[in-house]
Amino acid sequence: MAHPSGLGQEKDRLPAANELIAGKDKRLVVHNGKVGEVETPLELLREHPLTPKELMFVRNNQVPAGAMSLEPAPPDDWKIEIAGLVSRQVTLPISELAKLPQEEVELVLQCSGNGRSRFSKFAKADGAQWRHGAMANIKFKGVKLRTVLDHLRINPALKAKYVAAEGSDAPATEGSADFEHSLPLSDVLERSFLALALGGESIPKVHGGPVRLVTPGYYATMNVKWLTRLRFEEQESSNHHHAGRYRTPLKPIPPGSKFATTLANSEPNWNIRIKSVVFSPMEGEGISAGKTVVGGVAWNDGSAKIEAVEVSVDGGRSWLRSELKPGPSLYAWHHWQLAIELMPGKRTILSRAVDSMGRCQPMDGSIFWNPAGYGWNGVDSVTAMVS
Ligand SMILES: Nc1nc2c(c(=O)[nH]1)N[C@H]1C(S)=C(S)[C@@H](COP(=O)(O)O)O[C@H]1N2
Ligand SMILES: [Mo]
Repeated sequence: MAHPSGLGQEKDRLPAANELIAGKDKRLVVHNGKVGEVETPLELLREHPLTPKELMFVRNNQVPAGAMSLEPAPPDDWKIEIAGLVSRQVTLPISELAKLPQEEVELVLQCSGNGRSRFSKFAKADGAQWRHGAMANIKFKGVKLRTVLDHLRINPALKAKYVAAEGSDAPATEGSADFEHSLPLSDVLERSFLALALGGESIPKVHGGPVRLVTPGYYATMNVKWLTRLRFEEQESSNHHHAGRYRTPLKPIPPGSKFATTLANSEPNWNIRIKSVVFSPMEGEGISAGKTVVGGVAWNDGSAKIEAVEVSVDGGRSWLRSELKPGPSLYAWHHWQLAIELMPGKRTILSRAVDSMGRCQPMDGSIFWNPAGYGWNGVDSVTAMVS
C-alpha cells in the first residue's frame, strides 16, 4: 500500500532505465538503480545485428560523477599514464591517439555474469539475476596498444607479464577497493586497443568514454572504462576486484558451496566461453505446428572458428546442424537458423555451439557453478507452446 506521503513508495521504486541513464531506452530492465546494472530484454536484442547504444546493457561497479549518460565525453585534456615496467614511463594526451592508425572491430561485449540466473536451477548465485541480455554486439574503434608503444618507442621490460588497467572512477563507498583488472601482456600486445569510438561515434560517457581499453574476445569486465592508467607488472594484480572477484574455480565445485577465490585457485574472467542463445522462439512463445524456423546467435573468444551450432528437440538425444552465418569478425555474433517440424504441445528447443578447437557448451551447465555465477555457458534451452 502506498504511504500517504508517497515517500515510502519513492524509496523502494527502481528508476526506469532512461531516468537512471540519460538517453537509454526505457524498456531496458534495471537490476540495480544505484550504480547502474541495466539489461537488454532478448526481444529487443534480437532485433538488431548491431546493438544500438540506446539498447546496450550497462554494468558499473563504480562510476565517475556525471557519467550516467549516453552523451559523448569531452576528450579535451584526458591523459593516459603508461607506468610500471617499461623502458620509459609517459603520460599520453588523448589527442595524440587520434593521430595514430585506427582499427575497428565488431565484437560481443558480454558481462561475465550474463546468464547468471540460469545457475539458479542448481543453486542461486549471488549478484544481479541477468538473463541473456547482459551482452551486446557492437563495433569499437581505436588504436592498438602495440601501435601506441611503437610510436612512443616504449618497450615493456622482459620481466613484465601483466598489464593492470585503471579508470577515472573511484570506489562507490569510501575505503573499498578501486576497480581494476590485470590482463596477460601477450594478449594485450596482440589484441588490446584504446577505443575512442563506439558504432562510429565518440564513446558515450556511460560506456567508458572518452577512452576504454578493449580486448576482443575478453569478457566485458576486462574492458576497463574511463581508462587513465596502464601499469606493466610482473604479477597479476592482488586488487579485490581482480583477485577476489571476477574469477572462476579451476576445478568444479558442488553447486551451493562456498568458495573464496585466490590468484592460485581460480582463473580470471578473461577469455569468453563458447556460447549460443536461442533468439527465436522466445521462452513461452506460442507458435503454430508444422515448419518453424528457429534461430539465434553464437560466439566465443575468437581464438578458434565456430564450426557449428546444433539444435535438439528431443532433450539432447539427437542433434541437427543449423545453417551458420559467420560474423564479420571472429569476435562477433554468428547468426544461425534451422527450419524444423514441431508437433503440437510444450516443446523444448536446445542449442549448442562447437568450435574448431572442440570446445562446446556443457549439457549440464552446473559443472561451472560458482558462488558469484560467472561464466554461464550451458546448452541454451527455450520452451515454446506449439498448437
Ligand atoms: N572503470 C570501470 N570499468 C568497467 C567497470 C567498472 O565498474 N569500472 N565495470 C566492468 C563490467 S563488470 C562490465 S560487465 C562492463 C560493462 O560495460 P558497459 O557498461 O559499457 O556495458 O564494464 C566493465 N568495465
Ligand atoms: Mo560484468
